[in-house]
Order: sequence, then structure tokens, then C-alpha cells
Amino acid sequence: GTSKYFFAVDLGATSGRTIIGSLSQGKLVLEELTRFDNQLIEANGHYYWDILALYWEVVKGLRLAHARHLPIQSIGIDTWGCDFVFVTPDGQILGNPMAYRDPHTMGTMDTYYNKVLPKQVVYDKTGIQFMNFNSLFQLYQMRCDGNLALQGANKVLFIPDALSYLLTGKAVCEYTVASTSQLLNPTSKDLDTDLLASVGLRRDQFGPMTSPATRIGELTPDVQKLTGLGPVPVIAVAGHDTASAVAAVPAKDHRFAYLSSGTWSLMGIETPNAIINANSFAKNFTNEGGIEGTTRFLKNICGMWIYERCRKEWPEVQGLSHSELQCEAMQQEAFRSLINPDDALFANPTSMVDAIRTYCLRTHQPVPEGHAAYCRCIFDSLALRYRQVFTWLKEFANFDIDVLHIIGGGSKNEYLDQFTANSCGVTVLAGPQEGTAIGNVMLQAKSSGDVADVWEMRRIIAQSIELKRFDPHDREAWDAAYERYLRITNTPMTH
Ligand code: LFR
Repeated sequence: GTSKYFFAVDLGATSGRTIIGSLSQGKLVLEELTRFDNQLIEANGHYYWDILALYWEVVKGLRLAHARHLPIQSIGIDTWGCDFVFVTPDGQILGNPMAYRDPHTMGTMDTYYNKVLPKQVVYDKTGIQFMNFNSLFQLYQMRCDGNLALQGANKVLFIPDALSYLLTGKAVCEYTVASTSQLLNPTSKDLDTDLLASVGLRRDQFGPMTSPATRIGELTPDVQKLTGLGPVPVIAVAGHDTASAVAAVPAKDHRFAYLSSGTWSLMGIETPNAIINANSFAKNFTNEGGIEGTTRFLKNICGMWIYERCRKEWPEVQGLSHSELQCEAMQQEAFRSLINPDDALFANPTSMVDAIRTYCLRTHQPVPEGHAAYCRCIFDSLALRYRQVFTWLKEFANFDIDVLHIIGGGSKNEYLDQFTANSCGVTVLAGPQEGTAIGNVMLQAKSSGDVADVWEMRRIIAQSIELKRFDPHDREAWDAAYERYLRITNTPMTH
């Protein structure tokens, strides 16, 4: 039959892209239309995203699709989670959204538990991991600071919903991205009114709860004029990028774990229900909303963030490709210096290279010499941290995990794929790299009736791309390194 074309917008914290996905004869084909930078913008002592610049990139991508005469079936948007936009009563966007890396919420969680609701109560209600930047704490901090945009907000829209709003004029609250806010109760599957009240908000200040693969509306006449397109529908996909990525894991059955590898590394399993108990609380695992009623039980691990930030600091590597730089790292001595990638030192330091040096000095380890040694330290340490989280994950899974699927841009790093297999002692299947965009396209295909459910999506994805397999090797060396990793990362910091 003839192919249908789906337009996916996939925004990450460091870059965004617009992609056309088409489906014909059981195969998926992707074509990147545009790629652009996204970045934290520092102004007035805070970090922001430029929401209108992002919207404009979407418009540019749509114009290009129109110029190419691609008959677009629908549009879907996925982005990172937790951040949000305020809308005035007359429908205007109220300022730029603050970015989750802004340090204004450092320390906010403790204040919140002491003054508002205890930590345990918040976890029991939401099942969401404690991260200082969850929307709950961002909103609470803004309220404490007398933020006037918050006070003037008629509506609060999460980032994918805000962009869909700019395209359609319709304000929704998409389920998967709403779940990252720590305002949502996974049992009632709606925003929790006590938590909302705790930050001075009402339920009607958010859009109606909307499941993935639901039509939001169509391009406004203004956007039609801007792009040349007709009244193309905009679909709520899995608005949270990680939910789109998990939907795109090319697994055969439910006995899999995933590692969605990008700026963050999200490691977890897909479960029918939220897992909220003393152990998940202690280990700070999260229960984010997945598609078709599933739960994404996972943990955030610092991903390519440290590597990406270091890379920007080394003038001498600017001409090197990722694979060249990674290849250089492999010439270095293994396990020489180990860091805990999730240490607060690495959250948003002025210099990432300095932060690693500081960590090594504090833990009485040699400081890496040269960029390749730094990279080796980062990759070794990530693989060891993956093992720690994977070990915990096995405590929660009520099935044997047969395989670890690594998806996302980070899965391109085949050394790290192999290290992960070695470290975790599990078979790794790597790919697709464009997991989030593929999940986005597939949820649009579901909305248009071209695929029935997530398992059909996964079959099509598995048929359309080639997965790379990595079996575990060098187990003794990795066991020994893991012992050292645990000792080093448990060492109380001297300050
Ligand atoms: C990944 C991601 C993570 C979320 C973090 C901040 O892009 O969406 O899932 O924890 O960004 O929103």
C-alpha cells in the first residue's frame, strides 16, 4: 500500500530534531529533516529554555516537510520531563520556562518535607524518585520566592504540551510527561489535589489528562499559514522522551530491561503496576507513566552528560569524532580512576574536568592525565554504576531479565555497550539509536490505526533495524573493579 508519513519532533536537553517516519509493508523508515541545538540560557542569575525558539524550529521543520510535498498524516512532540510553561488567562506564554538544571531547587526538597509533607507521604502518593528538579519542587520554590509568573498563571503546561498548545491552541496534560512532575498519582492516574494544593495550584490550572496516541487538535489557521500545511492533526504521543524511548524498545517479550542512553541513562523495566515499597523508596526508584497503562520502573543515572560537558572543554578534541575519541580512551589503562557519575559534584559544575579532578583527589585516586584518560574514567565508571543499578533492578523484577536493551544515541558507543554487558553480566542488544523519535512515530501510527499495540510496534521496529549483540566477557576483571567501585563510592567524602 501507500506509505503514511508521520512528523516527529524530538527535543533533548542539548539538541532537537524533526524527523519524518513512514510506515509501509511492515517496515519503518526514518528521515531526519532538521537538527538544531538546544541549550540552557543563562539570564538574570537563572537558567532558562527558549520556548519560542524551539517552537520556531518546529515551524521550520514543518515548512520543509511542506516544501518537500510530504503528505503528513500527523505531528507528535516529545521532550525531556519536569519543566513547564505558564500561560496567562488570555492565552499568552508567560516568560520562558526555567530549566531543570537551574540550582534554585538545591535544598528545596528538605524544606518541603519539613514544612509541607513528609518524604514518605510524597513517595507513597506518587512513586516518583526524589530529584531536586521535579516539578513539585520547582513550583514550590517558585512559590516561596514569590514568582509572579506563577502567580499570574492561568494554566501550567509541561514542555511537550506547551509546544502542542502553540501549534493547536489546545491545552492538554499528557499522561507520561505529567508523571515526571511528582504531582501525579499512578493509582488514580490523575494529578493529586493535595500535592497541587501544597504548591498553591488547582486541578483546573492543568489541561485534561490525555493518554498517549490521542488527538489533541489540528494546526491553527496561523500555523497553517506559516507552514503552508493544511489542518494537520497534532497527536499527544508519549510526550515524555523516555516514555517514547521505552515504547520503542525492540523486545520480543516482557522479560527485558532497558537502558535509554542519552544525556541521561535511564535504566529500568516495564511493569503492569507501580512498585512502591520500602526498598524502592530506599533505592530511590521511580514509577513513571508508560504507554497502554504500563509503568516505567526505572532509575535516573547520569548518562553522556559528563562526557559531553568534558568534550566541550578540550580544544584539542574538537576535530575528533565520537568514535575516534572513544577509541583513544580504549588505549588507556582500565579502571585507573573511578567516579560515582551520580555524585552531586557532576550535576552542573562550571568545569566538568575540574569536578572529576576534585572527585579523584577527595577519594585519593590518581587524577586522569589527558582527555583520553578522562574519557576512560567516565566510561569505566558508568558501566560500574550501571551494574549497581542493574543489581538492584533484579531485586524488583518478578521475572528473570534475559536481555538489556540499550537504545538512544549513547548505544552508538560500542565500547560502552560491551563494558555494560561485561559489567552487568547480561547480554546487551544495542539499537535503535533514534529510540525516542521512533516511539513518537509509532504512537502516531497507533493513533491513525496503523499499528494495534506496543507489541506490534516493537515487532515492526525489530524488523526494521539491525540490533548489535554484546555478550559478557572478562567477568573477573569487572568483578574486581566493581568491588573497588563500591569501596570508592561509599567512601564518605571529606567534605
Ligand atoms: C531524559 C529525561 C529524563 C528526565 C530528565 C529531566 O531526557 O526526560 O527521563 O528525568 O530528562 O527531565
